[in-house]
Amino acid sequence: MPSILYEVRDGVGIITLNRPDKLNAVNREMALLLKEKLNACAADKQVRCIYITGAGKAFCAGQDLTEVDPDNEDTNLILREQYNPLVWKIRTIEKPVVGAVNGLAAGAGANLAFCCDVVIATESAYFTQAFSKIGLIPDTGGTYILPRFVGWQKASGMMMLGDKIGAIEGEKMGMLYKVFPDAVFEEETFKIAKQLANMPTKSLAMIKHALNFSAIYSFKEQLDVEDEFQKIALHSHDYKEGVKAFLEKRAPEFKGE
Ligand code: T3D
Repeated sequence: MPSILYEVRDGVGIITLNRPDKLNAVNREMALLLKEKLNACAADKQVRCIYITGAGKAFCAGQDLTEVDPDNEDTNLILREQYNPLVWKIRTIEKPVVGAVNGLAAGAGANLAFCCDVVIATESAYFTQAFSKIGLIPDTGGTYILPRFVGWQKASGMMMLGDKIGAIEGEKMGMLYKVFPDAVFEEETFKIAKQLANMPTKSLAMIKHALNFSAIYSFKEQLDVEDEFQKIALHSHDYKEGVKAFLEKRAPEFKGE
């Protein structure tokens, strides 16, 4: 079986991490395939939302520790070749990405989820910054993103202690957008992905970029970003359609253009 499954349904590119017996730990093959599928989603006009989930009981247990070689001088290669390009792609791809966390998410697996635009977890899922337990530091964007979600103190505690944080607590802390009961998780999460796929894709992409900039820019610079992006949005088909549909009291038909 391939370590990544991929299909397109209802405008959603569904990417499933597929090494369930290893809790979907990421080996090199999986990382490269994931990158390939994200590129396929970016290139396919039919795909207007990306949905990343895991097969079996886990979302992802992070780096496959059977593939690391602590004696290798250039161990950073894994970060440079695998995780950094992956999370950069997820943060910059011009389509919304749903992280559908169907079970535990550990190490780089947790931070991969946090890089998604909308992170939804099943009630029984948990998250752990497992890195410190094996003498590493959190990577895959975690030290940037997590303190912005939950505040410095919570992030610092989670990163140093490596505790397991359940999905319900995670939602309260601001780590997640929503949590659904296990029985309806897939159905409800996919509903949100389909909703995103039918929305004005261009404006969603610019919301994403504007949020990316907001972490580094001053308020004044951010006003300029909003001004620039709004100019583009104002000229889109979907804006015209959105206003027209509102005035005609009907549902809009967005094309993502
Ligand atoms: O060089 C670099 O740049 C390194 C980059 C690192 C990025 C990272 O992600 S570092 C963090 C790596 N991940 C971890 O440290 C988590 C390791 N896993 C665990 O601590 C536990 O598995 C969990 C707490 C996540 C779950 O525990 P449990 O009891 O539910 O499951 P288990 O029995 O430990 O695991 C089930 C199987 O999955 C087992 O295989 P087996 O014995 O049945 O054949 C286990 O070895 C395997 N597995 C789980 N995680 C990994 C893994 N195999 C390889 N790599 C893993 N990360």
